[in-house]
Amino acid sequence: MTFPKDFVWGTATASYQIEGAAVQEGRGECIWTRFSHTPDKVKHGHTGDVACDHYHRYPEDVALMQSLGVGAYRFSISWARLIPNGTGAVNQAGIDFYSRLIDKLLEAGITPFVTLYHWDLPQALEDQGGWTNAALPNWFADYTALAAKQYGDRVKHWITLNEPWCTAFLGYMYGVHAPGVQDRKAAFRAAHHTHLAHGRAMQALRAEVPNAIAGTTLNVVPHEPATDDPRDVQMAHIADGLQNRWFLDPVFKGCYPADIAAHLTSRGLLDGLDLDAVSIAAQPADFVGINYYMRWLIRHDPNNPENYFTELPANAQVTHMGWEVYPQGLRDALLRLHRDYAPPAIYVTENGAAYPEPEQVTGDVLEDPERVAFLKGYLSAAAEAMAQGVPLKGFFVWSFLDNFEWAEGYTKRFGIVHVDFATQKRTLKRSALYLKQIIETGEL
Ligand code: IFM
Repeated sequence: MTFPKDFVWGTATASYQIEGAAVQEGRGECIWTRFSHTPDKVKHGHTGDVACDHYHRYPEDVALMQSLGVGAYRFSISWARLIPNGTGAVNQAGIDFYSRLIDKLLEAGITPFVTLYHWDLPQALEDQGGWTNAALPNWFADYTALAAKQYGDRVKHWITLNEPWCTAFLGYMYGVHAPGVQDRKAAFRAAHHTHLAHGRAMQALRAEVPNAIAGTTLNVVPHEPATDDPRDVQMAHIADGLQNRWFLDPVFKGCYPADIAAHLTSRGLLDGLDLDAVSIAAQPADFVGINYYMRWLIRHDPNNPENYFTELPANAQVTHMGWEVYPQGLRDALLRLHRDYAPPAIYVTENGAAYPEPEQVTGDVLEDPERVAFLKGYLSAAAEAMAQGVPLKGFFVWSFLDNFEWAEGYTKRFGIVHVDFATQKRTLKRSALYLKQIIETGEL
């Protein structure tokens, strides 16, 4: 399996998960600061206050990436670091931080891929309803214009949102992510505003950075019927619609999938939304990013409010998150994306795995054979999709560093670099050296 010479090999992180300095240097409070400081929301009461201290240690981190031969780095900008209250006054220290980081990356020959929103909404905006507020897309467009104006001379690759499904559903329906709201209607309202925000941000990017290479990142999760019972088959189609088509169709077709719109309308979940406004989401995009972690098997269940539940196949091999290791799912998701939506280019903007690992390590390299096997499997699946014509242009391993895994705190380690959170010592894992070898040879 040989990857083309111009294939983009990257690693990925997100601001709140690694930066620390969460309420320092002028950064405004974000919803994850508030949420993680609320008792019982995050395991062991962990917070992102310090995280990997990347805010102070970014030169060391960039040097480490360079030593691995990584060609691109996907990171996110913290909205509250640039604009502490989400709108209005700008924080110069925040502007300067990302400017220094971008310069360091460019000096190291690493292409920055910037995500504008990776879940750390300024708390001041959440206090006004957050993603459920119809003004959010405008606020996001203004913030995007500022970031684009500041960095567009050096950053060409832009991602508007990371996994808007999670923003809307984990944040506003299930309440397991910040801001912790549990309201089904609010979740669909929030999802609607993520689409409008993406569209507005694409327009702002095009206006500020005419040669921008821009798109969004969605978490695509195959939903397959657990049996051939027609009720499972039908529910799998609906579940796929709620998870995948509700996000893909607006971006590629400028409308919602009619079957799901009808399903939700009959339940009153779209009341008060101007569904036609979603057409703004279909701005011409240069690529779509997909984050791939899992597939679900669906069984219908009339007793469940969603009419279905998900299950793992018998004897499934799982990661520390309990997610099935199923590389074919990535191949199938890429083929489906290509077949049904035909984006001009696709990046896997995240794929990786958490496995139990010690908090402290000795030695120069931490052996992580399961993660090495995981990456080999998923990269093989990606290569198969490319062989079948999928325009996959790059692959970003999640994650560069062990980091704050949201409601799981620091208990789940996704990094190809181990972080000792007591000392901030970084130690390469074998998977990092495996990635280095792939980058050097193009072979798995
Ligand atoms: O850590 C997250 C990341 O922030 C978004 N995608 C999934 C990862 C693993 O849960």
